[in-house]
Amino acid sequence: MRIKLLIIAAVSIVGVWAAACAAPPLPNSQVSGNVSTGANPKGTPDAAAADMPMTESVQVAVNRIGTQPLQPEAKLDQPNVARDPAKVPPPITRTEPTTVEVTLTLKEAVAEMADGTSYSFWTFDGTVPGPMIRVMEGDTVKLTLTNPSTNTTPHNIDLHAVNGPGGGAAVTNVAPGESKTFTFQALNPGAYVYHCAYAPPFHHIAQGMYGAIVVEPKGGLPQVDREFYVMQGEWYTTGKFGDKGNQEFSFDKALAEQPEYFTMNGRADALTKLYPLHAKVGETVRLFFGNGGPNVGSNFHIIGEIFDRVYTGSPKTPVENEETWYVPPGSVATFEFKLDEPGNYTLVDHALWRVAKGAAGVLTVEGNWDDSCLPGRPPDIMVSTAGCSHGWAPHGKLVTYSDL
Ligand SMILES: [Cu+2]
Repeated sequence: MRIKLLIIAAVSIVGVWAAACAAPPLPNSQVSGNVSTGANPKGTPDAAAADMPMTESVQVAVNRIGTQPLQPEAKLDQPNVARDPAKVPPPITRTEPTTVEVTLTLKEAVAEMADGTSYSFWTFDGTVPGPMIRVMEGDTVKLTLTNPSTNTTPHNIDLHAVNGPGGGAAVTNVAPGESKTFTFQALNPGAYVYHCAYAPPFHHIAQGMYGAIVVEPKGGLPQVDREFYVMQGEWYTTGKFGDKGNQEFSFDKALAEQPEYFTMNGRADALTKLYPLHAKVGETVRLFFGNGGPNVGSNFHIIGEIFDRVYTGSPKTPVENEETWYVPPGSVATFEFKLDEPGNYTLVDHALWRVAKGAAGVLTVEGNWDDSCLPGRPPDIMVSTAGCSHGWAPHGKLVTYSDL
């Protein structure tokens, strides 16, 4: 597997696309309404089968790309790469710029993507997303990137908070065993993605190489009670969602933009079972939500909660009272809201079928119920993507027809 990934990483961008163009047509381009094996056209049972109408389940199965026999689960380097969303650097409280030193270590690790499903991740510091970097407008950032000799492929870092060609990638190419330092000035307040851009960058990002850098305005962002850090990404595995065993990266599915898994923080159920978010009634929350992609944007929504403020760019230009906000691949948006009622609030990509593929989390809020906000406490429903069982919490304030 590692040898194969090394070979893949050495292929240039042009080479990848050339190879893709030379490949045979994808299965779904061959499918119409009937089963067609194309193997025996002379009146044998196979030919008879070719004329049989397809059931919906067969059609779906044929349309899946690149399924292959399953491999046993690989030996794990670490249990998972999930990041605790509550692990956020402290807010900026100073008003004068300074020099901030950041050290990131690249880690390639076999870990579980879901229960019984292993994958060879490439990460910053062993988690997906990588650590959140937090600096202030005007700061000088001295960033050191280390690629341990135990890794298999070169990497680098492109920070979207950097003004200049490549965003740092051109000066941070590090082969296994190398370490490089570069310096930049953080000029524009906002929240930005960083990612590996080593060729082919879309493969390195698809392996889990992304994170967020927050550049606060001078004096810092307004104080809130709690902050969280979540990033969505999608995964292209050779097997289907839920298949047990070791899964390898599927170039075919990545080119076709047909992911098998979506995750919030690097593992199916990372934010529903391992690290659910916790807060209390009356608290103000700031959630940095990014999307590593590499291909699919997130329609971010929290079921039962209205975002008081959302800003994708400058904190000075928020949008107020939003319910769903599109976060494209390669972007981070900041969501601020006050919690009015206790219970379980489900974080979703509101392209909701993705919830069944892992795009979910839970915010559990403790406190007293307020009947003036929402009369009659509904049952709490939590989402689990393991095994595709899921339920739905009510949306916003309940009304009756007589209220309308
Ligand atoms: Cu990389």
